[in-house]
Amino acid sequence: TAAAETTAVRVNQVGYLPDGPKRATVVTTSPQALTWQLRTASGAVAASGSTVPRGADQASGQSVQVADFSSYRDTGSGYVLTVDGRSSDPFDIRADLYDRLRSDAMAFFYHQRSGIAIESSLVGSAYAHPAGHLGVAPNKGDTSVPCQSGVCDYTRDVRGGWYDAGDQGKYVVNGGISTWLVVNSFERAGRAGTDEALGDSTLRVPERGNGVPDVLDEARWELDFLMRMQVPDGKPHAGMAFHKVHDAEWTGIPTRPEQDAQVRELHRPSTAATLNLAAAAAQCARVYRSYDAEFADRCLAAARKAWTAARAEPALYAPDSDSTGGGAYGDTQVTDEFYWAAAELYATTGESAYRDAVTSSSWHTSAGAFTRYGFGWADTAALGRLTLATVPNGLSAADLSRIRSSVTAAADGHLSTMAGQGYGVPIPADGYFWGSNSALANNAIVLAVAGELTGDARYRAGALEAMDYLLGRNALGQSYVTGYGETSSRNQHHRFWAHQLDASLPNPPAGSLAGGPNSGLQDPVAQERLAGCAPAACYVDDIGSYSTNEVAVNWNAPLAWLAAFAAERTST
Ligand code: 9MR
Repeated sequence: TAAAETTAVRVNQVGYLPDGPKRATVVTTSPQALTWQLRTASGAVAASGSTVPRGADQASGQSVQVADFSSYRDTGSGYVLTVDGRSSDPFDIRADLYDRLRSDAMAFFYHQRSGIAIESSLVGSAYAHPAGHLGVAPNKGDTSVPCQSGVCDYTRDVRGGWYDAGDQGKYVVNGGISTWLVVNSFERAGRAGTDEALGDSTLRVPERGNGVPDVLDEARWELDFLMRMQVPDGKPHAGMAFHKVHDAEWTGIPTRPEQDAQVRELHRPSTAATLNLAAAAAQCARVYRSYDAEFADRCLAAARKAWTAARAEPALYAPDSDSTGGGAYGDTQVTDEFYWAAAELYATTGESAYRDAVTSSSWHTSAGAFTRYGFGWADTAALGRLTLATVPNGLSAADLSRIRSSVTAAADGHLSTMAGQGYGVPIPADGYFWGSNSALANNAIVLAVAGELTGDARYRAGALEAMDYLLGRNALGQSYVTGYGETSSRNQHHRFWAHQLDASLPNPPAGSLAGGPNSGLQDPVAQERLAGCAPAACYVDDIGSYSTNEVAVNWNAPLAWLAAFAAERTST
């Protein structure tokens, strides 16, 4: 019978917003539609209906049906969705569903800070640790870092910033886009009139109470580091940014930040890193101006200098091969970084030289600025488009309307990708690469911005449905956000949050996003445990699976962005 064939009911394990979409996916071999029942905590049937058979879902390899209970708008906790005698995990329906995630996802960045003690009074004793990489033994430290051989003959103070991920490297390209997303979430909330929620004393950071929005305090920790990575005047490549700083050899797991005894090294400057610095610093100059004009000026000067330096050395590429002791972040296509940096500099200054750089870039009209696979550290043209579409600027009306249409066209594409799948994921079945959760979260950001530009509720719904995927409505019934949902990732690859290997260390803090399914199986644990997996099922919550289960600043940044967006109360 159909009852015996139904195997699972997948929901957002945290819950649903009263005014948001509410869909669940039922894994079943039944060819017929099934009856779903929404039950309250006391077991009463609050709503019921029929599922819609969707057949074989390519990404998950599962035969699925979809239950849609979006029209149910009452609130409560402990709901379950029941189909053929099988119940989902329990979930809530409430307007404040995302309030806690808004601060937890953003607090991730404080935990990742380098060069400052992580305070027990802010994060609790389990997560506190002394400052890492300040040159206190056994650290060699980031206060006086030499270059890799042949790169430079001096040392630099590149303390601070955020550790990239489960490793303790600091990479300018990835830091730049992550900073941009964090600051952009504040800039966007300002347009929505909800930036108070990201304001002063909203986060547990040391700077709370200083009169500056905490989100900007957090991003400044990284911005200061990014600017330290700029090659000083009078040296070869002056104005360029060193591509990265990290350990000479990969450290083991666990390695507490303050216990890392490896030599740290600066790696050769790159055009991509320089343009990431230019873009993030230009955005800084715009957004921080009303809080700290002196800092905004410093950001703008760094951005201008980086831009000029990148123009002078437009093809200094970071090689993929440079991956001993840290990630490569190699990129040999940087015209998109030029476009993004020019867009930020133009939106901030209005100057014609930057405008010309924007309008003469092939990315200004290319249909490829947005892709189904999402923007990311190597593909940044979309960030330029998002800025030009939303920040007032002097482009022609025709140009602006074309740019905005490109955002909504991309969003329409994401909606149609979602509609073609059993789990409503805004990436295609062949898009489950390393960090797939960030790719789909970045596409959800495009959906959210399209909603802002048009007022069309379908886009907001799409962005929220992407959150459903991250929080459990997926092939594995897995919430990829630590501490959120019945079955949530807790053994992400990290050198300090390594509880799986050392019981005296903590699991990742609540609000930490795993990279997610990666059909490339690029680590030994994934290769051993996941052979033959369907793309959306290529994930294992094991600390050794760095290619499916790491954390990273560029993954938590879109999560924090989306959580802030989802936490906003709409006026319905
Ligand atoms: O996110 C990066 C992914 O796009 C690459 O395919 C992968 C391999 O080069 O590296 C990822 O970034 C890692 C970086 O190299 C080192 N720190 C951890 C990052 C997340 O896994």
